[in-house]
Amino acid sequence: MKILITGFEPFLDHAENASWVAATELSRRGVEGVEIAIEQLPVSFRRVKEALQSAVERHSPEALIMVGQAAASDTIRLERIAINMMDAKSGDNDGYIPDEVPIEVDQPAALFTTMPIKRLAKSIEERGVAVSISNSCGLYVCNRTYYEGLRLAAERIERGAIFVHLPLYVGQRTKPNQKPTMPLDDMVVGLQTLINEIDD
Ligand code: PCA
Repeated sequence: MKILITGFEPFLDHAENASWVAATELSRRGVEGVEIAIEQLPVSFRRVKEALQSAVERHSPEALIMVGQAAASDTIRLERIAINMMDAKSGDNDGYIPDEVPIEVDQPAALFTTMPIKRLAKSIEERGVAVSISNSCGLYVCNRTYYEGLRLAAERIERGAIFVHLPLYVGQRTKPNQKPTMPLDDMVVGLQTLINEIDD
């Protein structure tokens, strides 16, 4: 199986993004029988659609896993749904702050992953890694990315797409009020387990 994993560049005042650190480590370790491509996406409401589209065109993956960082979380969050709206309190990396702007006019209000999210969560849990299913991907760039990923998946990605939010990893440089909660190794094991389960 050929799979595309995307992570994000740093954003706001984070010096690095756990999603990209985990994606590169995952690609270094690999998963047996699976060809893994990784691509970094911009934290930009306006540029991420094209970046994701061209990554999918370049790799023609059979499955797509988009990974992002959710600093307040303490579990690996498997996202169920992308909402057709952009809204933010702080700007993206271009300084854009959308105020309840639709992602795609006249398109569905929400898109759902077609992957078996409960089975995927269970398999990660069985490996002893903290995981949860989330019904909100937020309204920031990750949600915007997920909306496009699910649209692309319906069109041309055989085994579908899913968005995964990771907490900060232990050792990550952060602001004093933020708490890294998960060893990087757990994140990589979680992603490897997810890939094996999708490949099943
Ligand atoms: N997290 C942000 C965007 C990039 C990232 O890693 C989000 O949750 O929307």
